[in-house]
Amino acid sequence: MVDRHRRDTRSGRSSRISAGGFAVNALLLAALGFWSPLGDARAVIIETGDGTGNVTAPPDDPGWSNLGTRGGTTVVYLGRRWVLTANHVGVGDVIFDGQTYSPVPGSKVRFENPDSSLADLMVFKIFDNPGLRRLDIPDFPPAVGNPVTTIGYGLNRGAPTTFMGLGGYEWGVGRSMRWGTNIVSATDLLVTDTYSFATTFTDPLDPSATADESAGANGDSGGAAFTKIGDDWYLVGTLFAISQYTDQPANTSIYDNKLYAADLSHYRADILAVIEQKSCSDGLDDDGDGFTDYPADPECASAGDDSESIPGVPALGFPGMILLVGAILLVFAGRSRLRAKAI
Ligand SMILES: [Ca+2]
Ligand SMILES: [Ca+2]
Ligand SMILES: [Ca+2]
Repeated sequence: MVDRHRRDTRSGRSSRISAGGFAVNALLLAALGFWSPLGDARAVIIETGDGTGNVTAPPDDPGWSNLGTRGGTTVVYLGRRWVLTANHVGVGDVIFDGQTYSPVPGSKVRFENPDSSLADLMVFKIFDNPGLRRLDIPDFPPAVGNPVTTIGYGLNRGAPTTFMGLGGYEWGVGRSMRWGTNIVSATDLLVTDTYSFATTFTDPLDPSATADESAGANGDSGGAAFTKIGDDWYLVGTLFAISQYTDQPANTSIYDNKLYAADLSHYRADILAVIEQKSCSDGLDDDGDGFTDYPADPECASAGDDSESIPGVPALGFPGMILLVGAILLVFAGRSRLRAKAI
């Protein structure tokens, strides 16, 4: 059935990867988040019920609270004050549980492939700690057939529609953070220079469809794909693109559309190298007091100190530093006197 339809090649491009000794052509129609002419964003579209559900944590929660918004797109809180998202989402204020967190200037790191091309994947640091748990990224890629839970923020599901005999949905109005389920349908893809895996929006009449079968839509960019390994949930993907049929109407999700997620196992080592840096040696002014790292920031006790500010004490600022330096000089002066006495 699917083979009757050509894939769109107008705005997408053919990408190829030879990993595993075979080549896959992945045709990308639109990167979520900058596809819409209005510049707005959409949510995970689910098959389930009237499509309005799944807006609170699923019963077996993979990390719902770690999902946040960035304008009309999605971000994930990784831990240690670092946020992960698609590069095209851009750096800016993010919101977790209604609280706004500002980015630390200069903290953005976009991840590279071995050939130095740049993936649609980045992290940036935020000033305050939202108190969410740290997410784990596995060091091996997902496999075809693995179940995943996807979470993203954007437009809600609209009216049912059809295209060339296939069912699906229009994208509606209003946005929600929503979760859905799916099965990994392809791995080892390279889509817009990003190592990726895909899920497929499967017709619910197909026995392989999952209970909350889902499709990606504009604005799910930066959202998360989780998978459970043993008893634990892992963050396996960052949503960033979809594929659609040639001439498929804009703002629709049709069965067999693909959703692409950056395969985080490919970027795991680089991600960890960034987020595990200590605050007093990461090259960033983590508390915005004008001083960066040890020894310039007087509240850094050493380069291995993980905070540029003293807990419970507001950032010193310049007047504070003058006072601190003064206090240190007094202590030294006192020691000098004691030492002189002993001699
Ligand atoms: Ca720093
Ligand atoms: Ca500082
Ligand atoms: Ca400081």
